[in-house]
Amino acid sequence: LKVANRPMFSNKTRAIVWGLQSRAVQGMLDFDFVCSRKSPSVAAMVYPFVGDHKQKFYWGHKEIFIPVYKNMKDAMQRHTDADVVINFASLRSAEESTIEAMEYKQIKTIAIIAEGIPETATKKLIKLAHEKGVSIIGPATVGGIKPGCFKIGNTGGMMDNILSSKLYRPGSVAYVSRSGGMSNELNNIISRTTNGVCEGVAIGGDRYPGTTFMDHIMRYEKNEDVKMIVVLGEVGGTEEYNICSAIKSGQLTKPVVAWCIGTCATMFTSEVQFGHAGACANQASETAVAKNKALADAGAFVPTSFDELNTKICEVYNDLVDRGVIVPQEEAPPPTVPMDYNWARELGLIRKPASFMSSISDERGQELLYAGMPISQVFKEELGIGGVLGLLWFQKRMPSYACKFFELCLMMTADHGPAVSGAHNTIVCARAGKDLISCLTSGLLTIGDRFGGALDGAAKQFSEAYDKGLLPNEFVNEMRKKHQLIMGIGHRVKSINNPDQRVVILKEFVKSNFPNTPLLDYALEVEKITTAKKPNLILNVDGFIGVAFVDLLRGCGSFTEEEAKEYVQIGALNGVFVLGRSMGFIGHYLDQLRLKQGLYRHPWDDISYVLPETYSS
Ligand code: Q5B
Repeated sequence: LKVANRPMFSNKTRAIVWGLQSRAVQGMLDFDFVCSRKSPSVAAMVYPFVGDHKQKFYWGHKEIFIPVYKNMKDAMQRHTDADVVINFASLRSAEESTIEAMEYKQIKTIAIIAEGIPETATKKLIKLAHEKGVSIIGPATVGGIKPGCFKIGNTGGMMDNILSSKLYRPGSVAYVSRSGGMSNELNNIISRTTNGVCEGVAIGGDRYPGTTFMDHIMRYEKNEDVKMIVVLGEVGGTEEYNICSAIKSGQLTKPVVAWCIGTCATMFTSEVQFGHAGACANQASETAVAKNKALADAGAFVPTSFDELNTKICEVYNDLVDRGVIVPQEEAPPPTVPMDYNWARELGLIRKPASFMSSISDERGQELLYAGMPISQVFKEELGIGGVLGLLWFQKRMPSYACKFFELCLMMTADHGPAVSGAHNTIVCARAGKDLISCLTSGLLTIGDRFGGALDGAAKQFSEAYDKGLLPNEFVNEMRKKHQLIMGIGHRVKSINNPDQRVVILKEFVKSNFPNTPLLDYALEVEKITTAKKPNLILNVDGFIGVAFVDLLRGCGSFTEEEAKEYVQIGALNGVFVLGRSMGFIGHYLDQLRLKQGLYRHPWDDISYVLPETYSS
């Protein structure tokens, strides 16, 4: 027998977990807490890919730290009380890490979780474990559980399952199975039909498990707390015949309820491979039907079908109670383990007002959504930059002429030479050795009423005057009386005699595509008055985009009047200039670096120093 004649787990068992399996570790700690263990069952974690550090976990309501070591040696040396390794290494590294764990005499049990480990590697591990007196549970298993004492990794599932199967306190029934799913089924059945599970091990679904059914059954035979044994086997392998022999020889005296699943395999004309690697009958004796018959013949309690397993377990249990072998204890409520916030939310048990609200995009699902539209559709329908801007800024699928208008505006505002305020700032910043983002933002910070940031102001002033029914000249006079500049009017270099081609192109587009342009028409009337005073007081690029945008918002049918007003109030229109000109500023930054321009210092002769006169003493 590979398993020593000793209890494998107690309420003092401490484990070292190989792998950064935070969820599994938290599950173990929650189990410990609900079992009223005095100290956590996880002593440390080992993870060779990051340096030594600590990870935070909950112990009931409290937060605790569990150390993570890069080297297994350090974990072993610092936690000499740990005698179990739970190995979450992948199928590629499980062999190496298990061999390393076996080098430490303190380790008595190793659970190997990985599936798909080559059989030759498993055989090598089994041989080594046998030589070293180490018990291996697995591979290809969740592990095992000892209610009130210890659970391996994810065995037993989540806390609601552990509570409903009463795994927080020991019962009188021990079981063996192949896998986590089968164990969960048994946890459930046993908790409903008896006083509960005393211990359960899933030996793993591979053809060569590290420890066998019999290894654990014989431990159960020797454990006084175990009064009956349940075996849930499956098609494939001959493990169950060893149980038959043990019953017949009198080596195994405790009542055994057994069932091998996979009886339907005999109904197929060809051989059937079930989910587990070992779940395939290579000869008639390996079928579930043959093994169930052999178990029944040997004296095990074998139901007629899996559906009858609970009844059979119940019958055997009741008999033990009637004979006084089992004395059911009064139930004591377990301590409350706080529910994990995310889980409680998933179950709909709690609600909390969100700190943030967002309505433009959603990256949580399988596909990124822009205003509810999957990104694949954005591409399929060729919405372009203008369409994306419509979705992200206005949450609307805008008509194609509107999308085109957005794109034209971005193209027209993309740059206007190195001399304008923003480009100048960007250039000076680049020449001072700053990075792209600093240079870009230094340029963007110049955008305001005078330079590039007059779009919203123009939209507001012109639409208020127009809505009030002011005639263009009344508007101009009113603004003059108030000593206010009209936003969107005037340009440093462009004038009626040197028209801004950007505005010319935009005007042509807007006039031939927009359903109506009342505010633009109004602004053009204002321009006639201002340019009559001074030829540079034209409707500039900011002013043009501002008023045309209002016509679009009001006329395209996608917005209410309120919405149209709100977008101007909240500064959406200046966003067009900011976005467009960012292209130019980035260009200027790259240009300066490409041209290897050194630090800029403004020449003295271009500065008029107008300091107060020096005082003579
Ligand atoms: N006067 C743009 O001024 C500028 C008047 C006005 C009534 C007005 C000025 C202004 C409003 C803000 C605006 C966007 C500062 C401009 C842009 C992007 C750009 C830039 C580029 C690019 C130019 C001379 C006389 C004075 C003033 C009167 C001037 N503006 N009256 N309403 N709006 N506009 N900004 O040439 O009697 O002589 O005292 O603030 O729309 O930024 O390329 O450079 O793409 O990068 O310096 O196109 O118009 O004129 O201040 O010397 O004034 O005109 O009261 O009258 P100027 P000033 P008076 S587009």
